[in-house]
Amino acid sequence: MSGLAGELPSIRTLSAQDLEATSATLVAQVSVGDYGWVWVQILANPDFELPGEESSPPSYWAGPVFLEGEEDPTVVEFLQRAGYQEPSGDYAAYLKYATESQAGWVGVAYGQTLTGVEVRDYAIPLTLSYWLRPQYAYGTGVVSAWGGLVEVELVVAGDLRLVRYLHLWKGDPPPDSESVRYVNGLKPSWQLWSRFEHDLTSELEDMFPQVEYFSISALRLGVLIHKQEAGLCRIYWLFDRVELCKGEPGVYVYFEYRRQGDSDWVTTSPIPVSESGQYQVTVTGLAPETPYEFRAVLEYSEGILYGEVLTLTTPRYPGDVDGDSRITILDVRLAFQAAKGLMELDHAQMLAADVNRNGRVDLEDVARIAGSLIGSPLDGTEDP
Ligand SMILES: [Ca+2]
Ligand SMILES: [Ca+2]
Ligand SMILES: [Ca+2]
Repeated sequence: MSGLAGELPSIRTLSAQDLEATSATLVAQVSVGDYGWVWVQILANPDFELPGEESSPPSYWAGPVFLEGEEDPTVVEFLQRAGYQEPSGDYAAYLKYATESQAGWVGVAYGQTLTGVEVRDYAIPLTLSYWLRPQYAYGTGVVSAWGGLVEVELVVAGDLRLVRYLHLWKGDPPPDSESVRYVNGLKPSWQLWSRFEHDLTSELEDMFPQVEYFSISALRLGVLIHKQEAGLCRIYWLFDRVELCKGEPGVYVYFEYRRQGDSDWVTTSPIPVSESGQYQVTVTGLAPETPYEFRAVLEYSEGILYGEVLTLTTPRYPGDVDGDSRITILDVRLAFQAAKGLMELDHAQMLAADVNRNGRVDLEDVARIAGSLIGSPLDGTEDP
């Protein structure tokens, strides 16, 4: 994980404002700390620019992982190498793979395990980018397909799924299986560097439209080949500046709310936040005279912060004095009796009857309630 040093963000849930029968404005106090407006790079040292041995793989790229039918490759090495006119810095990653295996799909990959790369919905952009270069191929006469591979491992609803960006040099990709989704990664240039960038968020949304939450558990670099027959095949690929980024503002704020007693939260759209301050969202479609709980949520590169859970209770519809969710002549009569001092209303009735919000129930309220009953104010005046 790449951790940013400095001040952490924070969030507080503030009291709801502008309570209406079916809507309320939720407010959060946000401090972005040092996390406003940054691309957050999730992979550790993806540029392969490490001090140390040119011939040793960066330690956090674990492998090899044998793909498909591979069991015992003749050569598999993942090296840090200079001298290939890398697009950035001094070093690139160099994957050497030679195999004499039988016919079928085989491959190898090196991977980096990721934690905390969570997608809670598809609003926050997640971008995967890298440089690729096919460096050397020998014996591809026994091969019907081969390509460089960038593999994303996801945990979707508890299941491991793979998304493979397969940059085929030759042939067709393996048929899709249930847990693997192949994406045409386009063909890189032979012995030249090519830059690829994937809007992972929208590609994953296409693949898993019903899923709102998943995490990325690993990212791997490798090669995949399909052999038509046994025989030696050697393929070397180069990778550089492999980046998985989440952003672009480092801080997103949204609200979660639910009817008291419900188990599932309703989530508002994340707001990208670059400066500290108050943020508010008006939620609609609430039920009148119903208690809700809500909290402010802040998501950033290092995790998710929750504000305190507060409650609100929506009032009755304006004019619905008796609280049956309809305006009828009974509401007019109750308001009239209250305005004339013939009866006292309770607090909820009082709030519903005082439609002009001047703090008391009077004949103007009665006229408006009666007006809403027949569709227009009785005295012909418009609402201020
Ligand atoms: Ca480099
Ligand atoms: Ca009513
Ligand atoms: Ca009034």
